[in-house]
Amino acid sequence: MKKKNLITRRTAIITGLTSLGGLLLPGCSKKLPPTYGNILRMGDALTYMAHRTLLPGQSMAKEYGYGDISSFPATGTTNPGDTATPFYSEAWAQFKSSEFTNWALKIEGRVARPGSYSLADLQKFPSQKQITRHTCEEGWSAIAEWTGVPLGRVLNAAGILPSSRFVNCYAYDGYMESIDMLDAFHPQTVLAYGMNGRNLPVPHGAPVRLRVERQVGYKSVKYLQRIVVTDEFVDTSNSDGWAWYVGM
Ligand SMILES: Nc1nc2c(c(=O)[nH]1)N[C@H]1C(S)=C(S)[C@@H](COP(=O)(O)O)O[C@H]1N2
Ligand SMILES: [Mo]
Repeated sequence: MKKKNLITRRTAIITGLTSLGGLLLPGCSKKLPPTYGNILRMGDALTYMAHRTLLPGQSMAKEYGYGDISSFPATGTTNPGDTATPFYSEAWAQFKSSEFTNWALKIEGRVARPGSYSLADLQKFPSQKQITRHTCEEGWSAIAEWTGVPLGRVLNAAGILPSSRFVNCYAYDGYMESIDMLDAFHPQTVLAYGMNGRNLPVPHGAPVRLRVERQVGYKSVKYLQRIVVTDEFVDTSNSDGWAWYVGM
């Protein structure tokens, strides 16, 4: 009896969500919304979209205390300015030599206001700190404090269009990963420019890396160059058959 009530309630919720989706989807799939091109009205679609992604299932990754901060290995690319590696980036090396003052993160694709965000621009957003555990697919984990701006805030500033489904993140070392809107707008998904109270060190992705706390380590792209919002899935499993979705 209880169980049946539960199922009925859940079915009702699902039906409700489905019909809400039915209202929204015709405007979201192929067609652009009627407000397309009117920048002042992009907020409408955006709010719908943000709410749809924020409401279901946004559970938080565990946060730790200062005493839990551990040593933290650097893996994968650890210096895109090293000419001896296949991942050398002259552009990144130049930004590094000016202490990243002329570095800027491009945000483009399905956004109303494509643009570039310098480190100073990103630091103007209200900042957020979180002490979390990084888990690498190779079997180690480590805890650090990250400082940054929630990716969702920056995407809101750029005005994502309602047909957006994925956020593709490209790095200076040629690395690329994509996440869906649920992870992009997760409150702990941040563009991190600080680690353990200092500027993000080079081995850990300077000047700005992604932190996707609900996914395994390789989703947290270092050395960010460009973010492209898309409505098409590009399979970005970084190498060797690792899964695209690795929620934890
Ligand atoms: N650009 C870039 N991002 C990357 C990688 C990389 O090689 N290049 N490696 C990934 C992997 S597998 C892990 S475990 C973490 C490592 O981050 P860390 O070096 O700060 O420990 O970064 C991820 N992001
Ligand atoms: Mo990793």
